[in-house]
Amino acid sequence: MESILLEKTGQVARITLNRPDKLNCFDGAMALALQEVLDQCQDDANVRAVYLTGAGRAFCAGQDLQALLGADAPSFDTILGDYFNPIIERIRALEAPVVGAVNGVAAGAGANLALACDIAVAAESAGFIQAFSKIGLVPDSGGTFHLPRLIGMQKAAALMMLGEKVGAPEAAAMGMIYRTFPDGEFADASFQLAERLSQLPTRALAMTKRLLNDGVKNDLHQQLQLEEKLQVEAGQTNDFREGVDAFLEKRKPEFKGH
Ligand code: T3D
Repeated sequence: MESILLEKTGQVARITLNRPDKLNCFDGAMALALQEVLDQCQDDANVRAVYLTGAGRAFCAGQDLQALLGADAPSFDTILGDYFNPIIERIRALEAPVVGAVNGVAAGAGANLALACDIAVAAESAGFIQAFSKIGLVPDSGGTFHLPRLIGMQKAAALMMLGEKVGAPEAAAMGMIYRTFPDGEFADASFQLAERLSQLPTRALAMTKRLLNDGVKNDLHQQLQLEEKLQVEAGQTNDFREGVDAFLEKRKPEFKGH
């Protein structure tokens, strides 16, 4: 069974973490496979949105703790440097927007994988656990970067130190994720979100992502300059022309992504 599935529906790439018996926790092969499909998404001009979800009852339980045992167990350097970090960096660099569709529990690096996505949504029964402190580790996979920015230092510190599970509705209320959907509607509603994104002006969304990425490190002057530069680029796209024409003609725009 392949641990990562990639299917294309229209212009949405659906990526499924597929080790359901182990709550989709990552071993090295699975991490490398996810890196590979993210590269395929980046290289495919027909992919205008990415949808990342888990098979079965979980989203992802982080690192496979069994794979840490034994003589040939990978080192922590390898697990982070070669497996998880390149995944997080690929998601942040991917031009197409990434929807993290958290169908069930997301723990450890699995929780932080969801937080690295552009828009994270969850089924109402899903939950998030910064499980690291429970096993004597520190948060990784970008969690210490994204979580305090999303919910503030105090709450991030408490969740990371205590390792308590946060239910998806509470996660949405505190700004950790965008929103929840009722369990029965989750699969369709979250995928429709990705489909909607795939029909929007893709280049403008990619530039928006770049602005959000760079905004955490730029000062105001640098950020205003970058907005100006990218607005000039956005203003040269066919999608900008189409958006204005559609507005003036009082019709729905048909964005082509360029
Ligand atoms: O270099 C490094 O290693 C650093 C990198 C760290 C990155 C990390 O992600 S560290 C954090 C690793 N993850 C965890 O600590 C979470 C471990 N899992 C859990 O705490 C629980 O499984 C959950 C809270 C996620 C779900 O609980 P529950 O009761 O719904 O399910 P369960 O019964 O615990 O799990 C079901 C099966 O999945 C079970 O296997 P079994 O008994 O049916 O054969 C369980 O062992 C397996 N499983 C779940 N998570 C992992 C796992 N097996 C290996 N590794 C896991 N992470």
